[in-house]
Amino acid sequence: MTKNKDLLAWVNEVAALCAPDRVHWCDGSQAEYDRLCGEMVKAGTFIKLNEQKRPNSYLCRSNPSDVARTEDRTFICSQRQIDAGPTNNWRAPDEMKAALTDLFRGCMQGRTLYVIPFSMGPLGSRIAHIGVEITDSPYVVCNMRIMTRMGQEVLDVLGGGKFVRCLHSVGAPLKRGEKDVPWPCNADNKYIVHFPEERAIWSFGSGYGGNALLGKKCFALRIASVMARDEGWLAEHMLILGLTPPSGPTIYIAAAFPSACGKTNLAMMNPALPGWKIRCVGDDIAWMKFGADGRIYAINPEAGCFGVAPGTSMQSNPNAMLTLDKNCIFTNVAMTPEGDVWWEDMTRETPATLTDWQGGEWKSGCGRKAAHPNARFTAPIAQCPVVDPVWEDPKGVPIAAILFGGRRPTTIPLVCEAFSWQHGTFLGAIQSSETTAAAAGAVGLVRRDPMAMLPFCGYNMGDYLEHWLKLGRQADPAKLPRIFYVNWFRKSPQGKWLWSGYGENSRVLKWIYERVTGNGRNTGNGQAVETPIGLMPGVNALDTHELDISAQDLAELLRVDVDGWLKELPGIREHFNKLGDHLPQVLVGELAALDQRLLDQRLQKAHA
Ligand code: SAT
Ligand code: MN
Repeated sequence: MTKNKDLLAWVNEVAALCAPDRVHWCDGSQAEYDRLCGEMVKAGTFIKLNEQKRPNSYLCRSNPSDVARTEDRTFICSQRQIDAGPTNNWRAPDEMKAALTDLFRGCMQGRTLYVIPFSMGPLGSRIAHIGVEITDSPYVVCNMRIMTRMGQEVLDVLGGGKFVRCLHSVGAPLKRGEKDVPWPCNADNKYIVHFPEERAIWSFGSGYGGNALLGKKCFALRIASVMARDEGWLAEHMLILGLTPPSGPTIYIAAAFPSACGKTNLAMMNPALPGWKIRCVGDDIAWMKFGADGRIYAINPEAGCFGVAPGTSMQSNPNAMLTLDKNCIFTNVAMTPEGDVWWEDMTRETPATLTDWQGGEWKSGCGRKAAHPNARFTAPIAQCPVVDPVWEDPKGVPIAAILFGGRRPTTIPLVCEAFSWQHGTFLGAIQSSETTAAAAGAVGLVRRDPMAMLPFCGYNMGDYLEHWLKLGRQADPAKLPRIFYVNWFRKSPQGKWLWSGYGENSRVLKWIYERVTGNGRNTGNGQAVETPIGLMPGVNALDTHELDISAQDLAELLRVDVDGWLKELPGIREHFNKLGDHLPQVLVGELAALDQRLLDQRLQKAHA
């Protein structure tokens, strides 16, 4: 229990407003987890999977209206609209609170109010922060136990200290005697609301993923990005991996890709290059602070993976598959007749019959997907066979390189390195990707997603980019991570993948390793040539030993597509215009310089 006066008062206040039948303080124990899972099995929310095949694991099917983050229902309610900026939905905080207070009134009737104390980051790390989530969803409690450090020990560390208030309800009160549904939610009233100045989150109506597990996107990105702005650090949508060559020291890399663009696959990759090793520190979020030595240190604030299931297989990501062996929660995947899970591309052969993600009969070849495209697994990172031994080190790991990237079938080359931190910030600012099923809405449209933070930045995007520039100006340039832009997703005009990706991406990481650890810029290994868009691997600088690729495809992947880039520029200008007058002028200058370099190159080619 706790003596924290603010926490006790807040729980009482919320209980008075939401009128739950009971209040339960989560201790975070295995017994508590097992009891809640058992209750959810009885209620029809969870199906226990075959104990022989997947011990201590459960399948959950959400309401079909509640399957992904809802960006149009996500709000940043800063005092001033300009502080939410042009990329966020905004309402005046008082107005929003009044509307939400009406919704929250009595919303937990017939349910239990759970108090979940949680730490984002190893308990007691100077980079970590504590939150408390109040929820009426036992599904959220069990997922939070995997995704965060949760329970009594957090209250012990918190003492009388400050915490981020995270209030969540599925928004489905039960009348006396009314029978519950397996996945309660409120299809008509969904609100994912952040009050950045107060460091508070109010989420109503959805039980799914980032909408409901408030430690993740809401706290660790939207609220934390504001804390980071105010305190001089970075809260980023990045995986963290350790990269070790056959002989030589490990370096740590952080990489920002939008949701469902392969962060988990990269973070747990088995390198195709013999002797190279990758170790996973985190697969979604990085909190980074400057150390006393002037370098940037990162921790993974999470303790679990909430990963996209479809496409995950022993071929694409064996280490993720092995992480999923036991103690997991699967949401919206299909079920086999043996009581195990299945999703598209999980196995070479598709089972003849399945139960689909909505609980219906499914036959191979029926034309419907068996699992929802945004079906997810919740798994303890500690179970990952390649988890880095230092993944819980409270000091964090020193970051040597930062990668930006996304899904772009054309134009963007396999890899290029920024000329400087400022230029790297520019590359992050113009980052783009095709949309995926991770958010409600159309899939496959190219959108600009600066640093993969478009849906997750808790303040004005222009100010966010200025924050990046400012940290760079204040730091010793020699100690800053080098910045790279990668694209694993190039396709031929016929729609064939040009790059096989997955383990082969280690070839790109090797070049990055050599760039970062090499002495001279353009000598020996990790050789680079200057191009209009950045530094790119010189001839033979990329290790293609035993790589099955045609010379033509490789050349295409490493070519600066001057015309393609020139065609990108109007879209980038439009994107910059949308960011408004808080967009740093330095970045406008970078865009003009890029334009000029591309034009010069075209002219040179024309003369040649
Ligand atoms: O936000 S979620 O945690 O639901 C998943 C994602 O979009 O990365
Ligand atoms: Mn993510």
